[in-house]
Amino acid sequence: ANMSDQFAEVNKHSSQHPKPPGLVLQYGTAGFRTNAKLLDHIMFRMGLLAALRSKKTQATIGVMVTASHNPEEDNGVKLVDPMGEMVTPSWEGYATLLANAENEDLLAALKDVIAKEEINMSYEAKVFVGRDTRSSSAALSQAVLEGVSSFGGLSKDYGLVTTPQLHYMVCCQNTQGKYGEASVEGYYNKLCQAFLKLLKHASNCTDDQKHLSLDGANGIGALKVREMEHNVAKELQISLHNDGSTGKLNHQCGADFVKVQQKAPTGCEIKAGERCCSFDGDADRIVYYYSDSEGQFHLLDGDKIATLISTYLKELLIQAGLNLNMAVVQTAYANGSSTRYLEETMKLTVRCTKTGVKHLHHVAQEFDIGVYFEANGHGTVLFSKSAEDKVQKLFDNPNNDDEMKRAAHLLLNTIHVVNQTVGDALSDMLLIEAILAIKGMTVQQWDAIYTDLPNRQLKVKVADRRVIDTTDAERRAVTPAGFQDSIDALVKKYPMARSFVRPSGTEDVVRVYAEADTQENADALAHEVSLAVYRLAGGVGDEPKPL
Ligand code: G16
Repeated sequence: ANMSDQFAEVNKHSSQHPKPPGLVLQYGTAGFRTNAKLLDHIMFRMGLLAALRSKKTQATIGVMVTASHNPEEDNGVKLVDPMGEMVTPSWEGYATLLANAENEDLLAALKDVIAKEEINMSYEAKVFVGRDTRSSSAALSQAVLEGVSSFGGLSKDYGLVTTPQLHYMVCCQNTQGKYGEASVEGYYNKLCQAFLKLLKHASNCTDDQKHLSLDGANGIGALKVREMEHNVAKELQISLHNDGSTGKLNHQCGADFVKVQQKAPTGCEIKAGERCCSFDGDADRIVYYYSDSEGQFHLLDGDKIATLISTYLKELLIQAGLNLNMAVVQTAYANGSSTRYLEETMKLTVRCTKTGVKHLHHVAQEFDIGVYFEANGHGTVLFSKSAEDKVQKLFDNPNNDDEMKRAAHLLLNTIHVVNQTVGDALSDMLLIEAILAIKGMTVQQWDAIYTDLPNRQLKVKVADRRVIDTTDAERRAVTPAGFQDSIDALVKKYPMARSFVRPSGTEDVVRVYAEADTQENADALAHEVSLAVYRLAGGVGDEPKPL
């Protein structure tokens, strides 16, 4: 269709997806996210934007309908760029622009993007669409599809998939299958085969070692575990809880709940010492935990996962005789003990970025091997092209001794088990399970690598969270004036303390993080900083109470 026909179509359909006048939404940490009732026009418009991005890049683009860790009544949308990564920041600006254009200004806003990006409108857009299990997701993903087709684009609806599965499909499609086959089956085959090959290096696994208790957050991850588990059942026996059959999505369960509350999810009977993990609502995050014989809860979060993976990789690189530079990328939420351990004991490069996997991903790409994890369990490992080539070359070399052969085989299959496009709970789980089995390591031994500093995360409601602006990878607040000085003064009161405050990009709250020498002190500091937020940044509702 020519350009004026395309615009006529857009006009016709956009009237069926009207924007509530005056509503303003921002593209946040991971796309738009708010109550599902407010999102129909956003979805339609993100379908339009994805079509434009596809025309611009002449590649397939992904759109995932999900609000991940948010409550069931919310929804959201994430855009996926050609290599499977989050959409590039300059286009987030266009997303916000389109989202907030009043109905009569939409065409002009679209034309603006087309002109600025010099988009060739005759290219036929291709968009992959996926959705999570929320009750609102089916209708909202229809709105995305309508947006794509209004611009004459082709779309493929993958239906119910995890967010990282959709990222994977986009990458497979745009690498002409080099990264894998762009189907859910292809995804399971690639990951599970690599997992089983890794497990060949694990000797004498006990039944305990093979058993994992999994909390599916009553979301899409649970469905996908069910689909996948038969492929690996010989080596991994999963007891699935919170599979969505009765409980509510993310309610008192899931990775975010477990991480923030530092307690086991409801809906799981946990035996002492048993290895457990939780996915979040779209299965891009995972955290592990166990409860000891005294009933004490132990969390193994993204920092512990990054430590386990980077330790394992470093050992393999030494055995393989490969000189590759490796770094771990974290955010301000990383426990101070983890950073110290990685830098001082492991002698690894550690970098800190703003919250949001897009930021971590970008920094991880600067290294041969970039292990990135947010403390909340969102992360993966990136291998540069040259790192992959070196591993492959070593693997193909017939003159290796046995230790090198083993290391090369492990490295190669580690690369294959990892979803390098984005954090992926299923893939991370397989990698972690493989590492523990290969090392013959229990969850308790893993936990003992270093001891977390006691910490606390709180949320504070304010009238407008944008009054808080941060710098230095969100570790310091620059506004409101004098606010950081108050935090500094509070932090000084406690030994080994650290605290920071930042506006959430996925929920309408300000997040507070504090750590200190004891749990009492971490709790007290978090409370005092919350009060400072409430008083200096326009708190609403009741004043925060002590824990
Ligand atoms: C998203 C992002 C994560 C981020 C989290 C919380 O996760 O992908 O990188 O850590 O939101 O962000 P914020 O603190 O800004 O609310 P998910 O799993 O909810 O998509």
